[in-house]
Order: sequence, then structure tokens, then C-alpha cells
Amino acid sequence: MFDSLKSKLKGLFKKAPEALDPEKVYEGAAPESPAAETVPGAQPELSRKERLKQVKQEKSQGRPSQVVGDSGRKINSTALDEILGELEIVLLEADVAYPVAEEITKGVRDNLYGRKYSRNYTMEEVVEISVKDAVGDVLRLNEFDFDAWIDSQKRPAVVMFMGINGTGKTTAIAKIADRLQKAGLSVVMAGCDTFRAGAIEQLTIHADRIGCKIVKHSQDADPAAVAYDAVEHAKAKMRDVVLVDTAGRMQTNNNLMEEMKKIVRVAKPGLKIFVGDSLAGNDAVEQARAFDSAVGIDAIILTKIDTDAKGGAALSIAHTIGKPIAFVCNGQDYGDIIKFDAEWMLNRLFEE
Ligand SMILES: Nc1nc2c(ncn2[C@@H]2O[C@H](COP(=O)(O)OP(=O)(O)OP(=O)(O)O)[C@@H](O)[C@H]2O)c(=O)[nH]1
Ligand SMILES: [Mg+2]
Repeated sequence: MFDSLKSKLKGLFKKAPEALDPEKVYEGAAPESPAAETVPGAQPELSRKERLKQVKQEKSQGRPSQVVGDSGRKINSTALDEILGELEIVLLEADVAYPVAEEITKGVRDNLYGRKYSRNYTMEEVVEISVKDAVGDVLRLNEFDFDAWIDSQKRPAVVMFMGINGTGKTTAIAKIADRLQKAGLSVVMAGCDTFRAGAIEQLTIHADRIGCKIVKHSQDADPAAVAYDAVEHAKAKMRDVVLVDTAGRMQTNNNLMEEMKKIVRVAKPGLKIFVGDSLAGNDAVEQARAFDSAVGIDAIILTKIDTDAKGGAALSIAHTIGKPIAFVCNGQDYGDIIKFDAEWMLNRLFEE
């Protein structure tokens, strides 16, 4: 997904020293000098990958990393600004929304401006570590433990899925139902897409395949009535979770947005999940914003990351509407759903 960002970032880091003016003497921005390796007290020589791994370990153990501090080489602000300017463009090209790209580069700038960095690192490594920190900060703020949420809920836990047409709502519901059932929970699907021809049949096929109860009415029935029946059924039969499928709707379609509000009023979902297509890029951010202002989104599922070379939408949606990402979907099979994990996303972004 993040291949293009990854390769561009790598190119950027490689390019960084060349971006410097050869006539100028950049304090601390020069490539590793032999002297740097013979500084008394320097750590034993590690490969670049090992050094980055070490920093990650130190951070996860809560120990302050020694990469940036008050001693070592001074970070050259001109070179830094140049690298960060390019970095911002790289992020924008990966579909990261402008304010988010700005925040990431600002985070890096704040980390590095006027500081010194350890002689055990090159400036490129320092920037790389700082970029990962800043991206990680945005991602970590937006983790959501769906399973813990389900565990914490009074039965039945009601989860409603919404989004524009074809983003993968119904498929995501089937994946989640399968996942919950495998964890020993009982699930009821609510076929509230009574709008699109074939939608009820599509959900029924999934329900049959995974052996899940479905509550449905005929096409054109009031979706709020279906949702009501599904919740009542789950209460009567002591089911654990109700998953409410809804019709895809453009955020500009007022009638359908009103219909969705009615389903919310009747079914009272404890969790409203916006399902966004990672291919939609910045449009997905606008959609999420519209659904959030109409009914309030609690969490996000980002689908089709398997078909997308870019992945900025994950960062952008989560950051822009300030809501967590529960899962990412990466294919059409039931198992193609991954609990969102900031470290996983970071690795997708930066690792080889
Ligand atoms: N490659 C890929 N395809 C997916 C993924 N999720 C869903 N799809 C496919 O996308 C298409 C639309 O999926 P649906 O689940 O029907 O989408 P929907 O949001 O329910 O669509 P509407 O009900 O029409 O609004 C189907 O062909 C799915 O198989 C995914 O993560 N990766
Ligand atoms: Mg659907």
C-alpha cells in the first residue's frame, strides 16, 4: 500500500546530503566522518537497520532515545527545512490530507530544530527516526480495540455500518461476523439495505456461508423497522452482537441521510462505523466528515488497502475527524481483515 511513499522516502533520505550546497560548510550535516566512529564512549558499530531497531526498542521500553539531545552534531536548519519541504510533498502525493502532512512535518521540525544529534547516526537516520515518531504519534492516537469494546458492552452490542456505495460495508460485516463467531460470540445480521436490489440476497449468502442468523424484510421495507426487529430478536434470544448493514448512500443525498438517522434513533447502536474505501483518497476524508456530522462516527474501517499503492487515507481520515481506525480490510475473503495497529501501519510505511 505504502510502496510509493516508502520508495520516495527512501529516495528522499538518500537525496538529502546531495541537496546541500557543496560550497557551504554545513555544521553537522556532512556524511559520517571517520572521526565520528572513534568518539570515546560511542556505541559499538551497528548496521543502520540495527540502530533504528535499537531506538524502537528503547522507546517501547520508555527509555529516552539518545538520537537527539544536547550533545553531538548540531542539526543544520537549512538542510532540515529542505528535507522537510520535500517530505511534505511526498506525504501529499501519498494522499495524506494537507493539514495532516503539515502536522507530521511540523512534528519533525519541532523535534529537531536547534537540537544536536548523536554522532552514532547520520542526519538521514535522524530525520527517518523523527518522521516515524511523528507519523506514529498520529497513528497511535487513533487505535481502537474493537474486541475490548464488544467485551465491555451490555448485550446485545449493536454495531452499525455506514458509508457511500460500494466501499465494502457488507463484506466487512461478513468478515466481522465470522471473526466474532470464531471467538465464540453469537451474531445477528440486520439486512437494513432495503434500497439496493440484491442487497438482502448478498447479505443472506454471507450469513449462510458463515452460519450466522440474519433478520430481514422484503426490499423497500423501512430499514429502521428491520433494525428494530433485529435488536428485539437479539434481546429475546440473548445474542451477543447485532451487525446492522445499511444501504450505500452519497453524503449529499438528504433523504437517505435522514433514513440513516432514523435507523440510529431506532436501533441505538453503541458503535457507528464509517466504512471508507482507501482508493477514495481525500474524498474518503470528506465523506467521513459528512457522515460524522450527520450521525456521529465512532470508528472507521478502511477497505481495499490491497488494491491501493498509497495509504495516506488511513492517516488523513483518522486525523481529520479525530476518530479511531478499528480495522483495515485487505481482500475479499473473510479472513482479509486486520485489526488496526499503529506499529503495523508504520511498518507498512517504512520497512523494506
Ligand atoms: N480487493 C478488495 N475488495 C473488497 C474489499 N472489501 C470489499 N471488496 C469488494 O468490493 C465490492 C463491494 O463490496 P460490498 O461489501 O458489496 O460494498 P458495500 O459498501 O456493501 O456496497 P453497497 O451496499 O452497494 O453500498 C465487492 O466486490 C467486494 O468483494 C477489500 O478489502 N479488498
Ligand atoms: Mg452493501
